This record gives sequence, C-alpha cells and structure tokens, in this order.
Amino acid sequence: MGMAQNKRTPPPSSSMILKLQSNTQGRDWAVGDIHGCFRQLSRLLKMAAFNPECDRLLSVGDMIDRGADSAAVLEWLAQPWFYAVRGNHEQLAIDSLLGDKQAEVRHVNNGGSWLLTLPAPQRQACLTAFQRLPYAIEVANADGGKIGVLHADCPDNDWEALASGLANGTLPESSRNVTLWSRERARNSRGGVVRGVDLLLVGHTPQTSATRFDNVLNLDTGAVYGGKLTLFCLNDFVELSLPSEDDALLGFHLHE
Ligand SMILES: [Mn+2]
Repeated sequence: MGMAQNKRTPPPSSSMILKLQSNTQGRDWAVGDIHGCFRQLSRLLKMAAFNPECDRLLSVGDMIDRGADSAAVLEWLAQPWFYAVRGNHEQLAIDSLLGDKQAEVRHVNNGGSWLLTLPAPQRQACLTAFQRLPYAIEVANADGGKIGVLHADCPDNDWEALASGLANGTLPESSRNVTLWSRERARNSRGGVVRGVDLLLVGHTPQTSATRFDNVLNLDTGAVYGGKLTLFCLNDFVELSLPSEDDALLGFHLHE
C-alpha cells in the first residue's frame, strides 16, 4: 500500500473490546463496510489526505467477501493505524475455518469462496487475524465523551453493559449476535438512543448515504453493490464518499 508504518502496538488477542485514547496527534476516520473493495479504500484515503504517521482508520467490520480483493485484508489488518471490529462476514469466516461445514456453505454463498482458494498458511493467518478482532471499539473524545464502533447494533441500547460484558467475558451469545447481525434499527422496528456513548458508528445494512438513527450512524453505503464507500471523520464529523467503479456493479440486494 506504500504507507509508512508507525510504532503503535496492536491490541492483545484476548480483548473482545478495544478502548482507544483520543488521538491528540492526528485525525480518526471510520469507514463503512469494505467487502473487499480495498483499492477503492486506498483512493478514498488519498482523497482524505490520510496520514498513516498520525491518523487512525477504524473499520465497522465486513471487510471481506463479494469484492475483488478480500485477501488484502491481511495487509490492512497488519497496519498499526488500522483498527477493526468483526462483522458477521468475519465471524462466518472464523466459523468456516474452524471446521463448521454449515458456516462454510453459508460463507461461500455470501461471497466467501476466495477464502477456500488461499494457501493453507494464509487461511491460518486469516483465522488468527479475525479471531483477534474485538466486537466493539470505544474511542475517547478530547472533550471527555466517547464514540462507539461495532458492526450491527448495541444490545439493549446500553453501551456500558456491552462494554463490561465484553471486557469480563460474561456477555451472552445472543447479545454478541446483536452486535454482528441485527438489522432491526435500520428496519425501524427498533430505535432509541444508545446510552453511554455520544455516537455509535455501525454498518451492516446498506443505505444510499450515511444515515443517522438517533445517535447511531450507519456508514454502510453499499460499496460492493455499486453504491459508494464512505469515510467519516470522528474529529469534525466530515463525511467523504467515493462512488464504486463500474466493474463493481453487481446489483443491489440485501446481504447477510
Ligand atoms: Mn454485515
């Protein structure tokens, strides 16, 4: 990718929630569902004048599947300025790589066949990298507030309960699944402010442009479906989008 590395260390492998201090050196950006569109992400970061020496990039998950360049996820996750939560697609990949045949079929049917074509060491590297992904990231604001990041939704609209449940390993599987799979907010059958964060950044359910539901901002703008890829700056709330290339036009439909 031609971007210089800095010396920040990655989170410990056991951490299911990652807490980041406010970035006093540069800017923090969040990106919506990438789904293998890493070349598009590189162009978008150039548009944003992203500086890998001091800026950070947070992914809301679903970095892989359907797009042209899913295997590049390993390079991106190796960058010290790149932070990501797991999405349901990374979870399907984990379950498939752990030998769950039902998950393997489901993953392949949802754009995951690239994983089976990788050499065994790279498949193992994907398993290790995806298993390290936290369910949630919490970023401190310079003014004492916090911004949350997860893939789908926050169980019970209660960030503190989620954060402590993830930190001490007591969060029930049903709540973990809400963070990975829920579409209820986007379908308007569920709403309300998420307590304990100023803003929650999510993806998972494609929107025509970044869409806010109460204090929950959905950044999935359907890049892999011929929509666009969206960046959001946590410092000044600026949004930046790049339309997909024509060859990414695959038809818009609801994905897993
Ligand atoms: Mn998803």
